[in-house]
Amino acid sequence: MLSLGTHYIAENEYDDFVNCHPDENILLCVGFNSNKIDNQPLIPQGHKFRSSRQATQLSFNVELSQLKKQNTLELWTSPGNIKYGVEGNIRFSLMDDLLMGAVAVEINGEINQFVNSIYKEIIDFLGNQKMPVLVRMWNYFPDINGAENNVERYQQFCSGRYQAFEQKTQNFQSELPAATAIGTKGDLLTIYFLAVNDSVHTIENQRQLSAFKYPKQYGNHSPSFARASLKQWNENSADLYISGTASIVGHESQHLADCHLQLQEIIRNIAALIDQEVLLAKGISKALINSLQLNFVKVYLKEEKLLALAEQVINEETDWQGKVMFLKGSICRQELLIEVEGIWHMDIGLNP
Ligand code: 3EB
Repeated sequence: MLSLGTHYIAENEYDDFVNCHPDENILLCVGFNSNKIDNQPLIPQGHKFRSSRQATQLSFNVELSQLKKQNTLELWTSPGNIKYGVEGNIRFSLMDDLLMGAVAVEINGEINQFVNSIYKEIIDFLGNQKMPVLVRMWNYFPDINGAENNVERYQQFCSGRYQAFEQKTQNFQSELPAATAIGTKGDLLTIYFLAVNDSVHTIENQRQLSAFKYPKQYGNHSPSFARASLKQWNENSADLYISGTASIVGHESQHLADCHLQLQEIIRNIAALIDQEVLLAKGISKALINSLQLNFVKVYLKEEKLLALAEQVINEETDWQGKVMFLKGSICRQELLIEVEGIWHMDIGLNP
C-alpha cells in the first residue's frame, strides 16, 4: 500500500511545494479561515470523476482562525494516481487503497437529525466505494456548547453520530476512528475523513476511560471515537493519528479554569498514546517504532489570550516546537480550555 503524507506549509509556499514534489499528488488541501481557499466544489456537481495531477481538486476551509496568523495549509499527499469526485454532500479523492472525503454544509433542521443523516450518508458512501474502514475524522460546527431543545448541541451531535454508526455497522464500538470535535463561530457542519479498504488499529488510553464508555452524565449517547488510530501502510511506514486530547483522566475533567495544568495533563495523556509498549502491542516492529517522530500537532484554545501561556508550556515541556498550529475553537466540555491532536509518523524508507 502506498503511504500517505501530511504536510503543513505556509500558504505562500504552495507553488514551491507542488514544484518541489513532482512525485506527490495532492488528495486534500485544508485551509483554516484562509482567504486563498473558497468552499465551492471545484468539480461541477454531477460530473463524476476527473483524474488529474492538479493540486487543488479537493480543498475547503475549516471555520477556525489561526492564532499565530501563520496561514498554514494542511496538505495530504500520496505518490499514487488520484480520482476526484462529488457524490451528494461528499467531495472526495480516491486512490486504490484509501479515500479522503469532506462535507461542508449548512445545518438544516435539528442538529441531532442532521448529523445522523450526514453520518449515514458517509457510511453508505464508503461502503459503496469499498473503503469501509474509517481511520480518522474531524468534526467542526457552530455553538457546540449551546443548547437546543434543552440538550447541549455537542450531546446532540454525539447522539446523531452514535445512532448512525449503530444502525449501519456491526460492533461499531470496537472499530471507531480517531476523531476531533470542535466548536466554531461559523455556519457550517464541516466533516473530513480518511478511510481505507482494509484494517486499522485503534488505540485506547490507559489514563482515560474510553469515550464510547463514558457514563450517561455526559449525554445519552457516548462519543463515538477511539483515542488514537494506527495505520501501517507497508513494512516501511505507518502513521499514528492522535484524537483531540483534553485534560480528562478517567472520565472527569481535571484542573478546571487552569490552562497551564490542563495542558500538562494533556501532554501526559498524549505520552501514554505514543508509548513504545503500546505500539509494540499492536505488532509494529521495533525498527519502525524507533523511527517515530512528530509530524504536526494542532492546539485548540478556547480564548485567544491563552496563546502565550500555551506556547510557553509547549516550548519548555515538549519537543513540538515549529510543528504546532494554534486555532481558536471551543472544546466540547465547557469547562475545558484547551485540546490537542496530532499525527506521529514512522518511516524506515531507504531514502531518509
Ligand atoms: C474527550 O476526550 C474530549 O466527540 O469526536 C475529543 C476528541 C473530544 C473527539 C469527539 C471529543 C471528540 O471526551 C472531547
